[in-house]
Amino acid sequence: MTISQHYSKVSMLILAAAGLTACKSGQEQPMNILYIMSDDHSYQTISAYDDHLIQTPNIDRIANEGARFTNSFVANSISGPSRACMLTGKHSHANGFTDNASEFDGSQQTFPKLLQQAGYETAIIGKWHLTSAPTGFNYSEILIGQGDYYNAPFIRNGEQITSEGYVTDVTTDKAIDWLENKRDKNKPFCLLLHHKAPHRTWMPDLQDLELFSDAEFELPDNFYDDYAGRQAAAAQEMSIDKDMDLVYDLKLADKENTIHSRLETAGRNMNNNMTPEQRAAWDKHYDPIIADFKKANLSGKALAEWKYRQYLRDYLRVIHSVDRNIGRILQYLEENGLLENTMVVYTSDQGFYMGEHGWFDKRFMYEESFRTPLLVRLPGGKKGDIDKMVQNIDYGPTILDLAGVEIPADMHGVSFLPLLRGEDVPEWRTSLYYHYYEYPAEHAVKRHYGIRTDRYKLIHFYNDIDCWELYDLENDPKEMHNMYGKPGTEELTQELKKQLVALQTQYADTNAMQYNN
Ligand code: SGN
Ligand code: CA
Repeated sequence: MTISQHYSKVSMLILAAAGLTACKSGQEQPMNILYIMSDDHSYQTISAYDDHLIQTPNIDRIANEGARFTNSFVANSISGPSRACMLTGKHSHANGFTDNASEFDGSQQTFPKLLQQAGYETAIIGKWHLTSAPTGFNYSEILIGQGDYYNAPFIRNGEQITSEGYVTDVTTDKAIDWLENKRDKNKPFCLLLHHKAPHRTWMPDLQDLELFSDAEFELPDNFYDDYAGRQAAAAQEMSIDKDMDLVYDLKLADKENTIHSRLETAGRNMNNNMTPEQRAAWDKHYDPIIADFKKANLSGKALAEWKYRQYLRDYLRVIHSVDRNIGRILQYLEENGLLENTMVVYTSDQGFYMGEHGWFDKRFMYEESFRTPLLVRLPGGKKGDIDKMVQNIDYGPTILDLAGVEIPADMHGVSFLPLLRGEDVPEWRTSLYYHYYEYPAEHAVKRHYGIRTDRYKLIHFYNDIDCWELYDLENDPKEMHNMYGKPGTEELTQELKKQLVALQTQYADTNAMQYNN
């Protein structure tokens, strides 16, 4: 059904309830959608969630004028798979994009395609990371693979173009340009604005290099986790102490070439596409840090803690630029009369470790990476917290629901639009399913799947390992004590396994079921 057919069929009242707004002429207009997704942005570094590390006033504005989801999760905590879940409303096994080495089957059903068919003008700008060319968009301007922080090439509607500048600014410029000059203004729009930042290697904008220089961040209390009772956690390669690379991650490429590291070559090449002026400003900042680092001659815990702090400084500088650019796009919407007929979403493709368990990166079903920030400003919608468990497979159904487009029955996710409208939904889901596949691979996180309820989490690591983990999130929110197999947990374990099988059956993850044993 097209948007106009849809209008003729339903009453004004239903239109209003479907997320449509009245414009000045008195005619009903469908709600626009601005979906902003960053890459690896932890909720720990959004002050609407947690303000102990950084202030993010512009991102917070979305929360303050809208809803903050306090229990928002992904289905598979890694970029490509997360994006595929979001676009299709389906878990990874069903959309076929299980790990970053997959290629997205662009012929399948996605929510942008359905919106486009219903008369929306659709666009994707920024990181895409799904290998095949985008489908279902009137306009696409995407980074190549992970993209670059400086002077990144983009692919605009299939053609490679150059850009000059810092990627978060450039991506925002392109989004504003599309909104202003490139879209059909007679149609409602859905713009997916996908930032590359703050993905590794957390390269800040030159104007932000001096921020946080004097900050001394406190270590998370489980920074020196010994992973007792958690074999998969012990096998990982994402430790700040052991795996974070001095030259590559922490930018210690000294001119004298005396600092050596595993990723040294990549680290020494990482500024290659900077202009000489950008490079000079970069070196002006990092050279004294390198000199001090050499002088200090750190080792052991002092070195691990230096690495942690230097990592946080760069990561937070990158976030500062994301926040500034969210401010720019919100200001554009406001100044152009779009804020009151556009639903604005801010999220990340997954959560990220800021030193908890001693880690950077994501992938695990543990809280920091299973969760993802989700803030939604729906004009006329709920202001305040929504505590129901939602997952990125719900985004497609929610957006279709808002647009008044029928939600296909084969989507696994459900629309959380009623929650955004402040409605009470007593029959909301009580558990979530998760499945991560990328192993063997970088960071060595074993394959695993699991279930999370309000209070408990059961995880099964499989493939070249066969380990179950059970957590009581109320008494052990940091997941330090694996209770699986402990006396007294038999009944709970049995019940959770039963629910896990029910979810695997509901979503038809039949391949996973063979590992349940
Ligand atoms: C790159 C990073 C990894 C990261 C993956 C996945 N290495 O391979 O640290 O886990 O991306 O990230 S890097 O040397 O290229 O920086 S994802 O968010 O795109 O899935
Ligand atoms: Ca990511």
